[in-house]
Amino acid sequence: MIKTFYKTLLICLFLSIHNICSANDGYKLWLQYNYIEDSDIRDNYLSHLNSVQYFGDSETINVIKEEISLAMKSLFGNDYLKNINKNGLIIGATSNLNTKILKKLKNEISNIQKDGFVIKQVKIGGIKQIVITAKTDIGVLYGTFNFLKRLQTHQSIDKINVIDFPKVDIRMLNHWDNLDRTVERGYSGFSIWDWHRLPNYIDTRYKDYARANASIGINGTALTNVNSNALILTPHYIEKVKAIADVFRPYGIKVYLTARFSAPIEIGNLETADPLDENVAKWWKDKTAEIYKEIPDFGGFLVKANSEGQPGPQNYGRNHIDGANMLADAVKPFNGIVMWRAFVYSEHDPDDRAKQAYSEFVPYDGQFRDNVLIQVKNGAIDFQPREPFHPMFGAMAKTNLMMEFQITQEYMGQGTHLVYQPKLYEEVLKADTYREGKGSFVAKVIDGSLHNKKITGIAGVANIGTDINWTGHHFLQANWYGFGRMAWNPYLKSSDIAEEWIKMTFTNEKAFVKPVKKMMVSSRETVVNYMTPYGLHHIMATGHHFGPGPWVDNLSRPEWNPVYYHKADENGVGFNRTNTGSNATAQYASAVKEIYNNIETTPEIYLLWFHHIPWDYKLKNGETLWNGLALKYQQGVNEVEEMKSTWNSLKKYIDPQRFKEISMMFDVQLNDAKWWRDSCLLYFQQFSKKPLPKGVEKSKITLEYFKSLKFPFAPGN
Ligand code: BDP
Repeated sequence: MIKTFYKTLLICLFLSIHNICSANDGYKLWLQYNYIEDSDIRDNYLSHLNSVQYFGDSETINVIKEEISLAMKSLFGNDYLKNINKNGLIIGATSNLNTKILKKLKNEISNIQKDGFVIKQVKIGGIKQIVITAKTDIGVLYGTFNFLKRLQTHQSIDKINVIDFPKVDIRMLNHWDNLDRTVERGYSGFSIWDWHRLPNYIDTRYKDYARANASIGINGTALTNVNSNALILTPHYIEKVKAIADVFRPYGIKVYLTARFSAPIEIGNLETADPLDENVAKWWKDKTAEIYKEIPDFGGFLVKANSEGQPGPQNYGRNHIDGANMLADAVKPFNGIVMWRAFVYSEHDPDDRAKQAYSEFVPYDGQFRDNVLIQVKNGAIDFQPREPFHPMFGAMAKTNLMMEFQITQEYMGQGTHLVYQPKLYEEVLKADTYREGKGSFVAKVIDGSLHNKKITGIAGVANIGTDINWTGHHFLQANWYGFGRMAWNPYLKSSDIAEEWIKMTFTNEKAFVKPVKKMMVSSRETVVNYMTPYGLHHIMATGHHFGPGPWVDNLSRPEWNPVYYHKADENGVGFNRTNTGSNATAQYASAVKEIYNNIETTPEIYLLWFHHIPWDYKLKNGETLWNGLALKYQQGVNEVEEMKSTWNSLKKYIDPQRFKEISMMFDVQLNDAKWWRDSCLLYFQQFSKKPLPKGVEKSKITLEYFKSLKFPFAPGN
């Protein structure tokens, strides 16, 4: 024991680096730039990295220099970039490179699209140079981060030849951050925007946030909650927003704000916010000009209107087109955009909530201005552990439609459960809408290729807060990372993204990477298993949505009650959305509609989403629905147990701080998974009246106890 201790100590001292030995609080995210200990890999890299030459002069080139120097020092100690006459790096935009270099890259350069980049090794004057170039300095920054990722993940750079470009134009985070620094559905501390100290005090986090985002290609951020406060549009706050925008600019990140529709009344002293009122339109035009005067590259507005009590054009007898177009006209002269959310449902509409957004928006196809994007959540209800894709995707051929994913885990363990969400994003993006025949994938709607769109976008509701590691649980950094990667390229495989994230964040050690990747990739299915198997949905507790609450039936709005969604009774369980029920299936293209209307062809993962089914319905594996459900809940718990033991077996590969913190999170997750299993099964058993099948543990706690649990101070509510 003592011998091992001294041995470890000696190794740590000898290496004088800290990949494994010292505490790591996770602040550096995936930009750890761990020292490359393998001397073969290190020597090979160093043989390519004797020098670096930069071309161009801009704030972005300055941040590239900073990043390269930080990364190289950390990856190689002091052995790098020493000899200008040997193989090295050339970094700069095409407009700044000399003709000798340009000639060597002629073909590649003509293929660069948007903020894309080229990384290619060429020979110039007998010296091998790796050129990182792009049409814009921001593209060069993306190329630089891509190159550094290759070093971090120990990929070969011999004869490197890479071309890449973002497939989606607007790749942004939506912060649901309030001006008092609370975060709606935020589980990792408070808002990182320190409004009180801004504009003079610039928290170093802003810059590190920008670096992290730029490293994955995110190019926009909406700073404020969609349930918005008009004060953000007053001069006092615009000055603060400007300070943030100034930090972000060199990293290619634009700021956006949420626009409260009633702002003309609240801060403009007008009597109405009617979008067709001339004074209202003028107020927004003036306000917009005022913002652009301070922030010339301001991105535009994100709007939640006539949804969950937020004001909107319907308050004045107008519609979404009137509202969105009025704002679009205000930002148009500055090349700004309006992202108008389709997350609407009304307590006055008795129709299935899942149908309301489509019913309200699809008839407006073709009537929105070309700088309006309709922002649609991935599913028709609300960020559930699993939902079929939203029927609006592909259904508005003449409208810009962007995706909204949730990165923060409102319905998935709220910052304490390891759920690798890119797996969910991938499932949605790969779904086939059949709108233009087979192969009309959601990803093609998002990258604009299905209907030839000029402007495309994707947004993720951020999971970032003031916690030292940004996201509360270290593993949830991977959801931020993975969102950015898939926003850049919605066709990427989530498992590949997991692998690169693990290597950058922890270690390249195979014995670590393999089991951790497996655990991440299966974690999304695991949460579905212990929360909402077979298409169950929205059975979380009231308001805060933390923990199970399938029994809740007393809220004022029917669609806020979990019983509305599962409809369990003695005859069975599930929401009939087929042509014999709410007919929500009719909102899909006919090929998809037919699949979902028929219980035989409906994938079992969506069974109770589309069908109300008797408890003794036979599943494909031969089990009854009741047994199958119970077994899934148990499987979910078992899988968390496995994740926990996998993690505990990997202690030697990782620093003690992150090891311990993650290990404790698994304890939380396991407790919660059991809570879900026990309470849901006790609750549904009242209707099924059947015993638990073999292999499913019986709850030691009563349903009454579970029902009595209250969480008045759950975060994010
Ligand atoms: C729901 C959240 C609520 C958000 C709303 C939205 O519970 O806090 O304001 O979505 O997206 O999921 O507007």
